[in-house]
Amino acid sequence: MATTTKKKLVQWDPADVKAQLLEKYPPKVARKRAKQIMINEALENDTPEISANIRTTPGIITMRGCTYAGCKGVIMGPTRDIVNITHGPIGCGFYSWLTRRNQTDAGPEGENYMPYCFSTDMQDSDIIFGGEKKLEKAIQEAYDLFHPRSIAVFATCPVGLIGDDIHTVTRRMKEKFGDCNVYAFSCEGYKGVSQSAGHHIANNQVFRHIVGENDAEKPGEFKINLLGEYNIGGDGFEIDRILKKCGITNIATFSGNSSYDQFASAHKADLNTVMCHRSINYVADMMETKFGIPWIKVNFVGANATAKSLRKIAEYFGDQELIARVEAVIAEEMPLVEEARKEILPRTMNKTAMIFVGGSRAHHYQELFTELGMKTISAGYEFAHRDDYEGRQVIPELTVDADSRNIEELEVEADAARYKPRKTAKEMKKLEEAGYQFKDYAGLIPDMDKGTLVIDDLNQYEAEKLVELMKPDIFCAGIKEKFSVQKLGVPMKQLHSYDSGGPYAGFKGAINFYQEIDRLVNSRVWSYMKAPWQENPQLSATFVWE
Ligand code: CFM
Repeated sequence: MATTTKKKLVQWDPADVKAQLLEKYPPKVARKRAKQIMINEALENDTPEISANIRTTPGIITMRGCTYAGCKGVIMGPTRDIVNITHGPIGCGFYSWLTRRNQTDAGPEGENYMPYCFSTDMQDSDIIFGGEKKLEKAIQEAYDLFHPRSIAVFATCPVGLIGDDIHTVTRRMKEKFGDCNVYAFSCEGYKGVSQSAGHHIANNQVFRHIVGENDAEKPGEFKINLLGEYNIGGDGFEIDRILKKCGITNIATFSGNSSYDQFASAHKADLNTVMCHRSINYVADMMETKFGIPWIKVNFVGANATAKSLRKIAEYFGDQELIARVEAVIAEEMPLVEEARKEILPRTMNKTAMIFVGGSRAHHYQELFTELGMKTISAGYEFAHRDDYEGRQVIPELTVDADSRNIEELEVEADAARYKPRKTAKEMKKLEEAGYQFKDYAGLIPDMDKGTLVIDDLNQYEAEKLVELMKPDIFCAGIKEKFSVQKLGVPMKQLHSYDSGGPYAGFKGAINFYQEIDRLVNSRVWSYMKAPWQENPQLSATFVWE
């Protein structure tokens, strides 16, 4: 294949692109969207404000999911030995069943309920007369059949509307069983503006009902938890491989490839490392307050980011042998990564990417594109909050509105018996003075170039318009965007499910990603294709307000 290092001749002015994205909207919608479409000015220490975590205007085809999806699917979905019962009509259970590529390894002995779909299958009569009895029966049936360590119940929209008291039912069943932890999540789909609310509801309950349940000592040295890693396409397996090679003990991953006991023992770790800041940063804060475990932001997406994160963990423990071992692992893993990268680089150099995913990957994946010499010209999240864009310093100024007020904030205090600062104030200060940053995340915006477009809650219409105007070499998003973008002649990579690829985290993951992107951006197959309406436009229309 010929190398294509020459720059593409697509010229665009960000202000112009923004104006064109807004052009079609009625004035009120345009005003609201304008605050969510930001031309990045990459100002030092003074990131421009973006509007985020607000309701999508009805009528707009958003990329977002619901609160139930964020709770049941995202946070609780990857844990293999908890029986997850959806209390609701069968569709909610069925369509959230094995749709995310979170992998798990139960081993030969371990329990794995992930291939099962449990639902109360609510009918008309349950909606009219109440579904609590049916729920109780379902919990009993699951217990009798499987004798699981734990059963979780998830509320769907109708449960909130008819007022079933799922928490009382689960409390009663927990007492009745004695050897099975049963709890519920009020994660009705409408609870928040996106799945982000569901993450919070899920994590609150995990913290309240599971973390700290097992006080038994865990073997191993340099104990950490990995928060916000969901083992999509085996990412967590690769990260665990690397941690193990370095001699770092991962007590619990929240929640990729996880088990109930990992959560129950998480308070035994000495450091919390946070991958996906959006879905879990509050758990790190709560664990620090209750148990005295400090937290740091890490990123294992990108080879350099992986090396940096490993060094950061080693520096925290400050053990010379660990530091040497981490360096040895990096020295051993990097040559293969570099070999792959150097071979591919001439073919990917100067190409452009767009990334619109979730609440953290639109940032993390820019690392991998940078390693390929590619520039991310536009990116954004579906449901992140302002701190994920602008950095944690904006948290105090975030406004509580009718939607965020719905989401419980747990009041956490230091545990009387188990609170134990992992380092003395002096040790912490020494690390900080040497430039070490605890509980810090600078967000996506400072890492993006001046003049790039940062867009929150991108929708179907804007996605197509953006591709048409800026002509990226690759577009990254999810299944809902995949085919419409490919029909525009642009390669599309799913960064939720990885299509069927992955892992992309860690060192081996970086090599996988380089190869995949090389294949995609240098394949001309999509540009040969014309959609039927491009060859033969048949219908056109205007909106009434035009
Ligand atoms: Fe965190 Fe995720 Fe993401 Fe997320 Fe997700 Fe996901 Fe995602 Mo899809 S927890 S915010 S709710 S990193 S499922 S593993 S890929 S949108 S960017």
